[in-house]
This record gives sequence, C-alpha cells and structure tokens, in this order.
Amino acid sequence: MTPLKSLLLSLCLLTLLAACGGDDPTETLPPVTPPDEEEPIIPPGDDEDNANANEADEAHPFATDLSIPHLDAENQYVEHTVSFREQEILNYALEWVEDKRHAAWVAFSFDSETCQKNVNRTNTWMPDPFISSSPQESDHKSDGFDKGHLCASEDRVYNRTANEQTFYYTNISPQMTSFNGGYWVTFEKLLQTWARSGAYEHVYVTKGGTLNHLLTNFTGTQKAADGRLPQTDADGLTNHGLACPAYYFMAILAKQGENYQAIGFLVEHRDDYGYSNDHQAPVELIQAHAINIDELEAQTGLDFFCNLPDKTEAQVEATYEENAWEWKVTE
Ligand SMILES: [Ca+2]
Ligand SMILES: [Ca+2]
Repeated sequence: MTPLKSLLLSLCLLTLLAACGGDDPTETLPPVTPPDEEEPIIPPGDDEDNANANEADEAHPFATDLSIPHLDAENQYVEHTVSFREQEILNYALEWVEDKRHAAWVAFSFDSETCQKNVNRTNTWMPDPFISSSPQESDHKSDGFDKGHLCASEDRVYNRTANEQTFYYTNISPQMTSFNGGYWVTFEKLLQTWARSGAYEHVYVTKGGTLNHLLTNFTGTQKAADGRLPQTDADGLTNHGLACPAYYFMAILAKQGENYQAIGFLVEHRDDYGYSNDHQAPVELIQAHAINIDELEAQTGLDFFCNLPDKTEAQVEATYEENAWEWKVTE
C-alpha cells in the first residue's frame, strides 16, 4: 500500500469510528477514570474539617470548647475558670459588648462534675474583675427590671467560686420580673433537668439575649420589686444605659458517646405571659419555642457549636428531634 492510500484508509477508519461513536459512546470514549475511582474521594481527615473553629491561645485555652460560639474580635472574650478537684476548668465564658453594656452570650457546660449540686446560691453581686467597664449595682437601681442571670446561679452549684462568678454584673441582663421568675425560669429548669438526668455525658450551652433585637421605646405592664415599670428608650437601653434584649435564647448540644443532638430556644421578652414567681410556666409551653440551631443562628447572628467538625455541626444544627428530649422538669 502506498503511503497516500494508507493515509486515506486511516482517515476513513477514523471517520467511521467517529460516526459509530454517536451511537455508542462507550466504544470511542475511553473511560476517564477506572470504575473504582468514580466514587467521590474522601480524603483522610475530611470528617474532621473545621473551617469555622476558634483558635485557642495561652490566654484563652478554652476557646475551642464545644460550648463557645465563633468568636467576634470586636468584643471582649473572657473565660471565667475555677480550680476544681485540682484542675483548672472552664466555669463559663462570655463575650462582652462594650457599647451595649451587655454580654453577646455566655457559654458553659455540664458534665458529671459540673452538674453536681454541692453549694447554695451565694447571692453576692459584684463587678466582673476581668472587664474594666463592668456594670455595678448602681447601673441596676430603680430601672423597673430584675437582675436576670444569663448563666443561672442554679447552673453553677458544683463549687462555691463557680457560683460566685455567676453574680458578676457582666452575666446579668435587665429582665422583666414575671419573665425572669415565671417564664424563662422554666426553660432554665428544663435545661438543668436534662443536664442532671444522667442521660448525657456532656451538655454544652450558649445562652443570652439578642443584642441584634433590643426592646425599644418599651413600657411594661407590671412593676418590678423596685416599684417601677420596666422602660427602655429608642435605642433599647434602660435608664442606666444597659441594653435590654427583645428575646432570650438558648442553644443546647448534648453528647452521649459519639452521638450529638442539639436544640434551640428563642423566647420573646414580655411581661404578659401570665406567669410569676409563684405560678411558673408549665413545661408544655416550652416546646412551642423550640427551633433548630440553623434558625437560631439566623435570628441571633451567632455561629453556635463552631468547634464541632463541620460535617457533624451541619447535621446537628439542621434539625431537632422533639422526641429525642424528655419534656419534664424535675429541678
Ligand atoms: Ca454553627
Ligand atoms: Ca465547625
């Protein structure tokens, strides 16, 4: 065969093959990858990917604790620790927002030791020694509000110092009396019941009031113990310039073995729910305030449980299982 004929024959064959290819791509298109490599490849360690985790440093060794939301560099981050059973442990942490004179959130957790009830409420209010702009007693005088704990006194009764630290004014929010003692208290008791039930080895909590939604130009309907009606100005501040949240929230993450479950609560700050210290809201009312963490993040602008590996975080935050929790208060 002459070189020219050979070339023509090759061209014909190629044309034929190309024509056939339109009918049966498998004959002409070589497999790009062997079949066993067509599955998505999961590189080792992918389950541990954690793009939004905090970084701990010497001054803030607990920043990677699961209770701590993604830190905001604009705020002052403080870890209150205590020495317990010869170990320095995180009692609770908070982020202080200077111009609102209110914490963005407080975070803490319960394990088999920190869930214990060993001491009584100490009741000694004091400025936060870590925060120079901490409010004082005078900032809460005659404003028509209770001094509402964020991390509740009853959350930290495993140790005397731990309880004393909950009385720092940075852990306090101006709360309407009937809300504090009649409504929010049931949420706090439910959390404490879960934390002390023995059902979970660890319960992580972030709690606070919404600083992105303040109660503005508000006058309440019921007087506080100081004889005044609660009031806020157009900026959502009390008469002493403390921010007054329009909602309070809890983000709860429970761990048992390798299993995590999470749930959020967002509760409007009102004084007309019809409950009081002597007539506290029944637990049945609480379920209506339950939401998933994704929704709570959208409402608060915070990123909870950022220190979880991203895959686990996405899973636990997307939904909450009402039946996975026991709706009973024993605290
Ligand atoms: Ca998150
Ligand atoms: Ca994460």
